[in-house]
Amino acid sequence: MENKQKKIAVVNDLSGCGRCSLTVALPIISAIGLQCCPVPTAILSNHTGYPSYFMDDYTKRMPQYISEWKKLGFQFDGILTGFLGSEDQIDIVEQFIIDFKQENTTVIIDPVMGDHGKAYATYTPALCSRMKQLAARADVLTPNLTEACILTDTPYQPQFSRRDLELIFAKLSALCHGCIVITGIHEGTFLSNAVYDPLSKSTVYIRKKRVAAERSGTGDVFSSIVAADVVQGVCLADAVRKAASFVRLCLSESIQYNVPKTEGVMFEPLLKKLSGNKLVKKSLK
Ligand code: PXL
Repeated sequence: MENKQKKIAVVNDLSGCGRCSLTVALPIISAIGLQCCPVPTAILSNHTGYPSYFMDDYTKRMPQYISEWKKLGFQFDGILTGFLGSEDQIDIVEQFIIDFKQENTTVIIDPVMGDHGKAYATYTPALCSRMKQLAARADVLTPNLTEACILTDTPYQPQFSRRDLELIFAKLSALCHGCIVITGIHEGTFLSNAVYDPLSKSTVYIRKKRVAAERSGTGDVFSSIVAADVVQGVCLADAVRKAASFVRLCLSESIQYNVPKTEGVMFEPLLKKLSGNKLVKKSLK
């Protein structure tokens, strides 16, 4: 029987503790039924939201790692990028996309840079500025509100009106011609994700009642589900609905079990809710 299982290359860091990036993408994409192939950008003892961390930047080793993949002729249905460890990685990841993107490969760029109005500890202004270059390569770009502000040089506010958000989308669509999803938009007691379609130039807002203050790693849970579903052929708005519902469920579970905020969301007992995807099963046949 021919192997039709879809494969996603995930360019992201490996953080030992704190549930983010690859420790989230690997189980989530696998649970949905796709193969997840990591390209590590850095190895960290734990994510940068803890009072201290050890980080080993992988920039120098990435070209050799990737050239083996090229030599062996590996191919991917999706490429998902996340946390980058250095400015030079922008060029490496761009070249990776040029080398591995085929006609049917979907490129999902999560421009990981910060949250709650602030850039993460390792994200210099120069690295943030170069992220705009990478954003141009996305078929689907998934910034949170902070990252959308950084990419468009918009001063951050915790709440924006929909009219202001449309201006941000207009600026983002000048950087990236793909679909754009802005996550984590506060609208009163709701949390919205807005999906912009460049073809119809229209935006769909997906609102859910906010359950709790955000936690680290939720963006990685979200982008992993969106990437896996879109690569599998689910329409983007439905993928975003599913990702938002799952993140919300994980947040409730984490609160119920008093998981410390730095440890991200307790998604493991809920993974089974992601498997059994009919579309994946059908496509394997
Ligand atoms: O979840 C985003 C993320 C990814 N990788 C590392 C991080 C963070 C957020 O803090 O520190 C290393």
